[in-house]
Amino acid sequence: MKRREFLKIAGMSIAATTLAGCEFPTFQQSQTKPNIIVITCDDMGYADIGCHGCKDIPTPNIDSIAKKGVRFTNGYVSASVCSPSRAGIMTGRYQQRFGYEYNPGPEPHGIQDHVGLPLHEITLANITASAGYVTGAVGKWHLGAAPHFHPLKRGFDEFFGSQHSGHPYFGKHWMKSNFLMRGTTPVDEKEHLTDVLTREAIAFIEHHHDEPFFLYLAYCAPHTPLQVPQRYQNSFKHITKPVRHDYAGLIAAMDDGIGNVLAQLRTYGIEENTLVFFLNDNGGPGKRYGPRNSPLKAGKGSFFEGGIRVPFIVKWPLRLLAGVTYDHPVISLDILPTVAAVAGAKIPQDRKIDGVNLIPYLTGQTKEPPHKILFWRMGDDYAVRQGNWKLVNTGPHTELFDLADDIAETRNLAAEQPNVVKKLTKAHEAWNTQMIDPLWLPFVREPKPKKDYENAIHQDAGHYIQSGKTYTMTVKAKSLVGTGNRIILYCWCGFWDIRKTLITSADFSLTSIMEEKSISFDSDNYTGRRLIFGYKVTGPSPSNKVIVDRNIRLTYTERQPDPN
Ligand SMILES: [Ca+2]
Repeated sequence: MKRREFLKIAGMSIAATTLAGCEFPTFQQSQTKPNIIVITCDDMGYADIGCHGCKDIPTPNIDSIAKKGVRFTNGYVSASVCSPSRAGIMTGRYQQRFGYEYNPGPEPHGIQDHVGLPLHEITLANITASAGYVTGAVGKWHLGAAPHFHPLKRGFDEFFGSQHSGHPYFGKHWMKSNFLMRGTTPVDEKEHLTDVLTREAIAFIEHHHDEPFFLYLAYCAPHTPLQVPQRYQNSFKHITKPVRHDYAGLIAAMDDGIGNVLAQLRTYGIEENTLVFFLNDNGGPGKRYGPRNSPLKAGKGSFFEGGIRVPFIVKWPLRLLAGVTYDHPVISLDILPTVAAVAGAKIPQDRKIDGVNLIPYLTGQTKEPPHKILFWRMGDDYAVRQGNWKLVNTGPHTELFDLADDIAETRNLAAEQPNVVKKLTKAHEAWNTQMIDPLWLPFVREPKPKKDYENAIHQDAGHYIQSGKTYTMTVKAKSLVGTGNRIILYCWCGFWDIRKTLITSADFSLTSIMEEKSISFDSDNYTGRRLIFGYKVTGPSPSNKVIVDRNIRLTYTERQPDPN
C-alpha cells in the first residue's frame, strides 16, 4: 500500500517536513522488551504546549515527543478531575465501573479505608510486573491515602512522591497524611518538587536501564500553588500577568525535567525502544490559575471539551512513525491495553477493559476508529461522543454539538437534531446500567464563619517568601475627624493561592496627621509561600473618615544575625 494512502485510511495526517524518508519500522527489529514510561501532568491548559499552538511558553521537550511520535488531536481522559482520571489511566476501565466517581476529599474524608482504588482492580504496574518488568511510580499518586492503597501495595516496586494528592513545590503539605516519601519513609526535600521528581525519574532509569522497566512519572505541575523555581523568575518577562507568569515557570520546569528524562534514555542508548506516553490528567482550571484551554470550552470539572480533551502524545521510535497526528478519538483508558500489548502481558479476562491497544491503529494494521463511542459521568452530569457528535448533559440542560466544525461547542444543535440526542441519550442509559454507584460522595466543605481579618482589603504581592529575610509592610494613614479610628495591618501567606494563613497583624490608632504604620515578620516559617497583605480600618466612623495612602510598601532585608 502506498504510504499516503495508508495514512489517509488510518485517520492520520503527517507533517510535511517529516514525510520524506519515513519508513515503517518492523516489529522484528526489536527482540528485547521495550521500556515504558507514562508521564502525566496536572491541570495543564490544552493550549499550553508548543505543538498545540502555545506562543508565550516554550515547551521544546514535550513538543519533541510529538516530533518523534504521534500526537492525538482528539485525545481524552475519562474524568474532568484529577483522581478519577488517574483511576482510569491506571486500570484501563471506566472508573465508574468500580465506583471511582469523585475526588477523595481532604482529611478525614480522603483517608478512609474505602476511599481509593479498590483492591480488586488491576493496575498498570500489576500488568507490566506480570510480564517481568521492574516498576516505579514517581510523583502524585492520588488513588487512596490509606496504607493499603499505597503504590507499593498496587504492583509498584519503587515509589517516590505523595500518596494522598498533589504536593506543594516547596514546604510541607497542610494535610498530615500527604507527606513526601521514598517507599513509605518520609523524606524532607529542599529543592523544587518538579526538580526532585525529575531527579528520581532519572535515577530510576539509571538503576534499571539494563532490564525492562515501567516508569509512571506523575508530575504535580502545573497545578497550584504557583511556586516557581528561582531560576525561572526572570525567564518570562514578556508575560505581564503575574499568574500566567508564574504558571509559565512551572511549565518550563516540567518541560526541562521531561527533557532531562528523555536525555537519560539517550545516555543509555534505549530511546529507540522506549515507549513514552505524555498526557494531562484533566483540563486547565481556568485563567485565574494560569492555564489556557483555547479553543476549547470550559475546563477542569466540566464535560465540555476543555475539561476532558487534553494534550496526549505517544512515541516509540522503533515502531511508530514520527511527527504524525492521529485524529480519531482515543482515551486515556487505551494506555493500559497498549502497554500490556507492548510488554507482552496478558490482559485480564475476568473483567471489561474499556481501552483498546492503540498500536494496530497507529501502525495501520487496523483502519477503523478505535472507539465507536465514548462516555463520561460524574454525578448527574454526563457526556457522550460518537463520531463528531457530542452530547453534554448538565443537570436539566442537554446540549448537542458537531465537533467537526464547532470544536469550541458554541452552537447547541439539540433542538435541530432530536434524533441524535435521543440516540446518544439511549446509548448513555445503556452504558450507565453497567456502572455502579459511587463508593463515596464528593467532599463538601462546611462553610466556616468568616474570621475577622477576612473582611480586610487585601492584595496578592506576586511574591514567594524567601528564607532568611525580615519582611516589612508599611502603610500611611490618617483619620480626618474625631478620635478612636484605627487601622489594622495584616500579612498572610497563601497556600493553594486562595487559602490564607495569617502571619502577623497589628492594630494602630490614627491621628489627623498622615503617619507611617508598619509590621514585620521573619520569613523562615513561611518560605516558598505566596505573600498576601492587606489592611482594615475600624473605629467609630472609619468608612469615610479615614484616608489610607494606596501606595503600600513591602520591603525585605537580610535578617540580622542573632546576637547570641
Ligand atoms: Ca488534575
